[in-house]
Amino acid sequence: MFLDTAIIHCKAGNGGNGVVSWRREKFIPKGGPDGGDGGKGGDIIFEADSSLNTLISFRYTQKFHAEDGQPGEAENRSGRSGKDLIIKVPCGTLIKDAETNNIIDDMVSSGDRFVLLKGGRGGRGNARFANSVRRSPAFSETGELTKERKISLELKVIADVGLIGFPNVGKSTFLSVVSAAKPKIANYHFTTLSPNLGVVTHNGYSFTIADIPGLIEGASEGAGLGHSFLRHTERVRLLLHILDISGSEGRAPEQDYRIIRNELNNYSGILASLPEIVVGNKIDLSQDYKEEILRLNKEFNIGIIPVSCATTEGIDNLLNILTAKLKTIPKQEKLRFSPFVYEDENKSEIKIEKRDHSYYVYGGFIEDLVRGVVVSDPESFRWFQKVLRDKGIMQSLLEKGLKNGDSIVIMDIEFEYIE
Ligand SMILES: Nc1nc2c(ncn2[C@@H]2O[C@H](COP(=O)(O)OP(=O)(O)OP(=O)(O)O)[C@@H](O)[C@H]2O)c(=O)[nH]1
Ligand SMILES: [Mg+2]
Repeated sequence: MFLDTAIIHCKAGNGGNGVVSWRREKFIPKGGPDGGDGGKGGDIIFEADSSLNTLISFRYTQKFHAEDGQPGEAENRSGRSGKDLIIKVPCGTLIKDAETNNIIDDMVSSGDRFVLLKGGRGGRGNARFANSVRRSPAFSETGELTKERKISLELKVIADVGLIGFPNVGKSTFLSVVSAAKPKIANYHFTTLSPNLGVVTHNGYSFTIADIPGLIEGASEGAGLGHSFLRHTERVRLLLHILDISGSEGRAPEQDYRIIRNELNNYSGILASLPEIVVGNKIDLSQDYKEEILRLNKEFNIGIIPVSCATTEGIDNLLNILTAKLKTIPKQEKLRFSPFVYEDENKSEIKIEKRDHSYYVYGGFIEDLVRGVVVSDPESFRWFQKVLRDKGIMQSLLEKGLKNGDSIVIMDIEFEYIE
């Protein structure tokens, strides 16, 4: 089964907590602080891999959580960092934010890597809070918590050449003749149900071909296997349009040509404007294919190239023409988009809301900060208030009208402001 879209849930690892610990020294019940820092959480990384060609694996696994950082340890030992989680996707996969549908990145070339979500920072251990005044800080920082994001993946196969045409005209046969690919070939319609990729090397020049399911009238509106497959021709440099010139199924090749061109036009202007080479296949079945080709060339002003994929007659000539043409068309690039980036939670704005005589503070780094505060420990609480002052939050509160006796509420901590 082919799968070219998927929704997954990704979360970078949380940062590990810093810890509170005291040196063990002979005859001293509580030595100096030696609690280590927490480790950083693992990142979520995407990697393009040319050996993949569907998103099928995402059907079974939808949760991707990178490892959390480990808490710090005594003797100033830092916690281990969480392992990064590398998610492999086929080349041509678009990564989007599923909530807004904004494009975050386009994975084009094999080996390309992209860090989607950064792991949370580790919290600092109590050893880091010691200074000449605060000799035995009994508090530490908690690690940064990360958010789960809903991501949509969309595969748009990237190839140099896209094979298009009615079912049964010989697209897959052509691919099997010119490349090492072994697509299913059979004498019935819709043998090919998912795109096949093949690599062709002709006179030292290599390029890729994507064989897609056959198109029929109405494909642009979803008939047959529909436009879900037309999208896989959006990212090719050239269309190889295959006709059954022998009319072996009773359809006239000119009618086929007209219908397919019409579907391309209906689907997208970009697709319709791609360079096209038209191939007249199955000449082995026709006595008068030459006259047929002359007639069609005149009618549509196209230079149909006669071949037989069954006998391989004309294939070499076609590959010469194809490679010469490809050399004149620029390589496929990344899609153009303005990348969407997840806001770093810690850098996001801090919001203050006033209700009666209470000031609610939330957002930004404040929530991580609060989780590390030990309210019952005066030093911890003093440090917390110092951070509020240093980061300008007290100033903002005063500007909003904070007065003596009002209360400040930050998550589950509430305290009275005394001038
Ligand atoms: N006689 C003859 N038969 C051919 C030629 N090329 C392909 N065929 C036959 O035509 C039938 C269809 O070939 P496929 O390659 O499966 O056609 P397709 O265009 O990929 O078809 P779908 O995947 O259904 O869209 C098979 O029975 C092939 O053996 C040719 O040049 N001459
Ligand atoms: Mg096929």
